[in-house]
Amino acid sequence: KESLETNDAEQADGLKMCPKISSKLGGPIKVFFRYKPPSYELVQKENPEIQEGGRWRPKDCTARQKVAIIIPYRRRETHLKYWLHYLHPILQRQQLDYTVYIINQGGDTTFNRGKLMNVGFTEVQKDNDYNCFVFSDVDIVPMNDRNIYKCYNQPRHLAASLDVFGYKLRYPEMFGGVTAMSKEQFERINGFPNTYWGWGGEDDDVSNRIFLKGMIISRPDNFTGRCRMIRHYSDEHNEPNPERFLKVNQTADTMNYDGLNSLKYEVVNIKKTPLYTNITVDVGNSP
Ligand code: UD2
Ligand code: MN
Repeated sequence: KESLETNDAEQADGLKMCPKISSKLGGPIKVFFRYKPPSYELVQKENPEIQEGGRWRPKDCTARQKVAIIIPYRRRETHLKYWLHYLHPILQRQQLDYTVYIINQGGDTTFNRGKLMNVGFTEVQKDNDYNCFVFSDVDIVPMNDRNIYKCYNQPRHLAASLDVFGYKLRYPEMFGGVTAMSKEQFERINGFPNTYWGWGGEDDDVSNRIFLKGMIISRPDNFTGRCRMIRHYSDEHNEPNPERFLKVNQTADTMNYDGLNSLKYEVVNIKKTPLYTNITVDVGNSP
């Protein structure tokens, strides 16, 4: 059994480990998406402790995990503003050592969410020694700060109870929206598939990978796991992928050669902004 967290011993810098459960949590949160999102300036003012690049860590204790938050992205600025406005305060109350990374797909080729996740996982480790990776859609916000954005002994489905699905799981294997995996868990499944171009299927492929490797999906309870998703139209260059039904039936085979071990991309640019680190990447195009 793997252990994700270091022990309670006093750290070299004299700081104690943060408590197992943060005392700053308040439970349910009101989440509204108004007509106009909060500006970056306002979010900065509301969160004065965030460091350049979107990093924060507790001052008075050592966080138990180092978390990279990886957001697949292209042209969703309104959603990003809401996400930053809601998540930065929550993540601080959760006493995580975290950094927010936007993995921005450059160009106009077909969107590839899975590949962006793999790029994120690979690139952020050049920045810091993370042991936990949270993969989040830009349009989902948790409604309870006890839904901790950290890693667990099994891959975690954090967006377990979504408003748009009537706060129910649509099917037991669901693994979309927001998930968390340790470095070991993610490497064990060879990451996301790189070959799902356009909308759909890549989340179910990852779910298959988890079960095929003998792991299970862990979730918060139905109340703690409540999340709100911003309603939106479908994006250009992210049409539903007609191959997805066929592909998710082949995961047992494809997972061995489609994933972290076959990942190819080019970083276009990396920029630290006050609230997040932006990594723009060229992921290529569908064959
Ligand atoms: C569902 C899943 C999502 C993913 C997707 C299929 C849930 C709750 N969500 O979301 O995890 O599996 O289906 O691919 O199960 N994005 C951009 N720009 C684009 C297109 C996508 O930034 O042009 C990003 C953004 O972070 C977005 C995410 O990709 O939230 C997923 O795309 P979506 O919101 O269009 O898909 P949705 O809501 O059907
Ligand atoms: Mn969405």
